[in-house]
Amino acid sequence: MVAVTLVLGDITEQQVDAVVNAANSELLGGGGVDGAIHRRGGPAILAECRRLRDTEYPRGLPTGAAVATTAGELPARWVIHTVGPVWSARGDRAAQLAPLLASCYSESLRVAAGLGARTVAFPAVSTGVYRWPMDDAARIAIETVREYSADIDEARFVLFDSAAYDVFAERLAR
Ligand code: AR6
Repeated sequence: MVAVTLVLGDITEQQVDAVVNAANSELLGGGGVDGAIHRRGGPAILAECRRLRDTEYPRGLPTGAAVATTAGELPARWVIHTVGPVWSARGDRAAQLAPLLASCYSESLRVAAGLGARTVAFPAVSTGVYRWPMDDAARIAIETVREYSADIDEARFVLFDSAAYDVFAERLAR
């Protein structure tokens, strides 16, 4: 069974097998976690992302999907890029999008397990630029990872501030 752990900190400093990136479909970098990962990981990550765009994903990585590259200079072996949905304030729309956010976690774990990764660090996907409310994002993230039964030892949520950490801790305790 996967152990779910929480850390307050920067995802680029995690010593794990795989670090998950909250990317966008273009796979060519951005702000937030994405910017930090490319900055700290160096140009090898972007080079692989460009190759993926030229080969498997000419139209971009779909929302809810996940794909791995090298982790470059990060203290991890792989970066797994996933694309979260953009929050919609319309309740019916948010309900349609929630499975795509869950898919970011399950697909990332599936890719990680396929690579032989045992420890995986996740950011709170979609809760920054994409505006998904932290409490609902934490519920989806924790439920999805808990339900995942493949060969992963640890799923570590890395929360960037104490408010996000507290929300995840409260959800995890339920
Ligand atoms: N370590 C851990 N968490 C972080 C870090 C970090 N270094 N930096 C930010 N966070 P975001 P999204 C938190 O915006 O909402 C990018 O431009 C942050 O506080 O990175 O999925 C991409 O290219 C927030 O709680 O991802 C896409 O265009 C969470 O990580 C778009 O943003 C996610 O925030 C994706 O938006």
